[in-house]
Amino acid sequence: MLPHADDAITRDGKALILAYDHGLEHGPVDFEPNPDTADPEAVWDLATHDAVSAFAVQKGIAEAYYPSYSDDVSLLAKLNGTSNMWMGEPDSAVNWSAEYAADLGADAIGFTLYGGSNYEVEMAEEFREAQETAREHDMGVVMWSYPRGQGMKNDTAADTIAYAARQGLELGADIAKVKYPGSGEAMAQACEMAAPTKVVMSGGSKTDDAAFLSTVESAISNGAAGLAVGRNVFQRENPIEILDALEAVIYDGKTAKEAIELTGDAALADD
Ligand code: FBP
Repeated sequence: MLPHADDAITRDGKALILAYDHGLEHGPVDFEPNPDTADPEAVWDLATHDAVSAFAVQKGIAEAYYPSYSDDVSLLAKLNGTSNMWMGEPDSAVNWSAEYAADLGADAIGFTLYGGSNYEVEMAEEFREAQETAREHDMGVVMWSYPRGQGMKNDTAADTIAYAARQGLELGADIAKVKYPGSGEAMAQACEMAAPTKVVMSGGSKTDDAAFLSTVESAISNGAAGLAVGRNVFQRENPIEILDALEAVIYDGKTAKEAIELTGDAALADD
């Protein structure tokens, strides 16, 4: 990783990456809890929130909307991605090149690596090409480092997540996005293994405010630089309110409880 390569997608060294590639990865089912979010414009509007340091989307959503949002949103071009309509060993199609993303004005590229998959070698070679092109264009590099595949029994075990985070450093990512490994101690180990590559926690499926913010607080207080999140924001009835709370926890060092109080959710603050 290079110093300052991720400046355009971080704020004071911290990151809140809003991910919106779910229409491809999971399909329209992810929009059902909040049907307005099937309209990309609704989520581009969320990405203009001050808390959001980068917006991760696939090519079609970037081509159609980024020209209208380029003044207000940092674009993280998620280069690979695939639907879940097929079965098999984890793999992901490269849908646009880093060169094409640079031409569109992207600030950074994002790339999934399924460590442990039978396709890990091919995916790492595809990542190499994208990473080196990103460097030529001064774009940051974010790796979705997701161990997964036939031989992977527990993809959130502490050692597995530490290894995934380390792959980010070894292969030249500025930021490695990993799943929460279940404890603050395990997150600290992952961050230590990745440094100086930053680690962000993956949001995961939607949970309640208190549980979600407590996990984010644990990740941040154990060395994570932030969060890359989709469903836990856009599936909520009030996405702005959770973005306000995340801003308090990630950038201002507030606890989950303080953030909930600040954002006015008194009922949850009493939990
Ligand atoms: P979530 O916060 O909704 O989990 O989004 C983060 C993300 O990495 C997305 O970029 C991607 O679409 C999704 O998770 C993939 O999740 P999974 O591979 O676990 O189904």
